[in-house]
Amino acid sequence: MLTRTISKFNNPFIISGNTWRNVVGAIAIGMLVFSVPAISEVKAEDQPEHSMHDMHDMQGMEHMEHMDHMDHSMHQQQVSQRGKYSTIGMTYTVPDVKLIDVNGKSVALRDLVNERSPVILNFIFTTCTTICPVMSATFQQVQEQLGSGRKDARIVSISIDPENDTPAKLKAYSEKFKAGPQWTLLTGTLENSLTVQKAFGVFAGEKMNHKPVTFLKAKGADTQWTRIDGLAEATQIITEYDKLNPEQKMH
Ligand SMILES: [Cu+2]
Repeated sequence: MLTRTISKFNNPFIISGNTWRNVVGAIAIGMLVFSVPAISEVKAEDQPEHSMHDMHDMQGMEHMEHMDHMDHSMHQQQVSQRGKYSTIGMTYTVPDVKLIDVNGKSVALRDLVNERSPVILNFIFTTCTTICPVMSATFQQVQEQLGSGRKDARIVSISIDPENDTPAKLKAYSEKFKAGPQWTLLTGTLENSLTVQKAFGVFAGEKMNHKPVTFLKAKGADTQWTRIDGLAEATQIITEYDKLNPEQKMH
């Protein structure tokens, strides 16, 4: 079984900087819960653009959704699924709410996430010790990989635990992940956070049940989004971003 696992990861097509992490993770979970060979199927190139949700790839995640309580070990397994993701085109209307940035300034979400900007958005909370640190480290890498050709991209992270995530705590968190001018972290009232979570279909009832999801919007688009389910790596997010914003890549 070990040999088989490693041979899969030796495929140059799927090799990445996280190969060892993936290998260790795959060994750790013993391929019992998730199907490691499915990893090759979720490479962006293999998917029709704006494909229908590929349920096959998401077996593990779907399984989790039916559990009332996702314990720590399950969450850890989710983290070991880095690089495995699926995409789906969705229609979301950004709610007309005001959130608060790390400096305590009020931000109208619709002004930040508007038609003029390509957007990369997720939901996090600062005290999460499982998937959020992974997602935020990924966003840090995305931020670095945007480069000069994708200068108008906006990265947005919205707290799903606004009662605890004060602007000061969110600021410390943003500094930890070296958030630059392109990356806005937002908190606010619980009501407004819930409104946004529900608008993007990620409200999980309880913060510990949250899933790793990233949302992408093209420049010029309003309600049309690409939803990425799973712990996509930075290069994969950039690949999906470039599909939505092909002109930028050329510049
Ligand atoms: Cu989290």
